Amino acid sequence: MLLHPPLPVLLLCVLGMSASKSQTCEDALKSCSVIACGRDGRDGPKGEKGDPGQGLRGLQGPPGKLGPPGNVGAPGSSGPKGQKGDRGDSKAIEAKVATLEAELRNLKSELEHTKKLHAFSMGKRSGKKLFVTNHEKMPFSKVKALCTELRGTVAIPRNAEENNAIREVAKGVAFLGITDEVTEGQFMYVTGGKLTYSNWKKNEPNDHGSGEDCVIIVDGGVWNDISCQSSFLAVCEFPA
Ligand code: MAN
Ligand code: CA
Ligand code: CA
Repeated sequence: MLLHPPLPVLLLCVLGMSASKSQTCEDALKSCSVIACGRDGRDGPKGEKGDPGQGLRGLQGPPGKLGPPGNVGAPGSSGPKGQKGDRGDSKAIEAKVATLEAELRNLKSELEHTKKLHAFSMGKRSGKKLFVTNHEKMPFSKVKALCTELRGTVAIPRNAEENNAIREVAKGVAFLGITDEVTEGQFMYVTGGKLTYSNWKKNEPNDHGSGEDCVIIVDGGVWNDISCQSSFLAVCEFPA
């Protein structure tokens, strides 16, 4: 008796089994007497993972789900310094401004009244210049400085009326705002311009001695050229 079936028989059996996948072991046994059928065998151990297949790579899948939020970050650096805030109550400031405005209006009104009263007390006539003296004698440069400080100019008679007004105010010999300091013999107003009115004494101006470049109004209202360094009354004029 043969223990093993001949090789052609085994090949036929294997081929026949692979032709029908639904064939049970018992079915296979009927047609193939060389196969032994066991019962209740345990599964063998899991095999090792196979090598990656050699087929074509599949298409890239859709993006995954959104991940969980990250941790809270560290605090940022401090921002720039803000603008200075309002000071105090704006209503209180408005009330203070209103009070100050009312006081300013009152002061302006008082000043106008005081100016009018002062002009009246100085003998100011409407539409006429005001000539004023402190009855002090001084060199011409001091007279100019004093009148400028008082926001006026040295007295200048532009006509006979003003010449008389200066004489009456001065009640003595006074400097006039006229010199020939720039060009000898060419008398000019200190405010600019050549003379348009004059009242020279006979034989004046004579630029006597080492020279005379300033002008004084003497007795009777006539003029004489004199040294600017000599001292005479200061008379200033203020606009009409
Ligand atoms: C006389 C005249 C004047 C001159 C004075 C100077 O009075 O010559 O012209 O200005 O002297 O003191
Ligand atoms: Ca002169
Ligand atoms: Ca003279």
